[in-house]
Amino acid sequence: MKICIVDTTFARIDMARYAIEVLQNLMPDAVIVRRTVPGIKDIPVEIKTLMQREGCEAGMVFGWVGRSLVDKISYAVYSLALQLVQLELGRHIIDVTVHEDESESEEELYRIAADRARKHAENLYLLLRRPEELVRRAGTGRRQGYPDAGPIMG
Ligand code: RDL
Ligand code: RDL
Ligand code: RDL
Repeated sequence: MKICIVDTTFARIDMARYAIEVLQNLMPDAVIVRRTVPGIKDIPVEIKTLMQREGCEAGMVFGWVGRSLVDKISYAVYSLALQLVQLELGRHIIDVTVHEDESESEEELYRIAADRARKHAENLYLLLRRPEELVRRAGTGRRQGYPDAGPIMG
């Protein structure tokens, strides 16, 4: 099985590195193909053509969104395009995004980014190989980058 990964030089943390460690542990048989583009708006076409060319079963993308309104609008455009690529290919592309305004502290941003990348790598594994485990986790308030919110009991 092949998994395609695209990330950016805009990002301030090498998030893909953490995800690849987890993917290699959980799916030692998987072949990972990685490309890097300048920024998030360059990701959709790169992941689409890469997945088609390489025959990847799923994708994982890593984006970093700056603090300004222009950056937020860039993310909205990117996110919509990424949805369209997934619908066109009929394949999952896990979107790991960190918004720089999630924290004022660089240490905390690092922690959020590494945790989110690792947990979404596990999510990709579960989507591909153990969908029944995700059903078991339904409604449990899972979060990536933060502690789980947990379920609300009726
Ligand atoms: O195609 C070249 C650029 O337009 C593209 O790389 C953009 O994604 C770059 N970019 C912005 O222009 C912007 O205003 C990015 C952001 N904000 C951002 O927050 N994060 C990015 N790129 O990865
Ligand atoms: O592809 C992996 C994630 O990007 C994807 O699962 C998102 O739907 C996760 N997500 C967010 O990134 C977010 O900022 C969710 C929310 N907010 C949300 O409010 N509810 C969700 N997911 O179910
Ligand atoms: O309520 C606090 C956070 O859950 C909320 O701010 C989320 O929107 C944070 N978040 C992102 O901003 C994002 O781009 C999350 C994800 N991606 C994500 O993939 N998983 C999350 N939060 O749990």
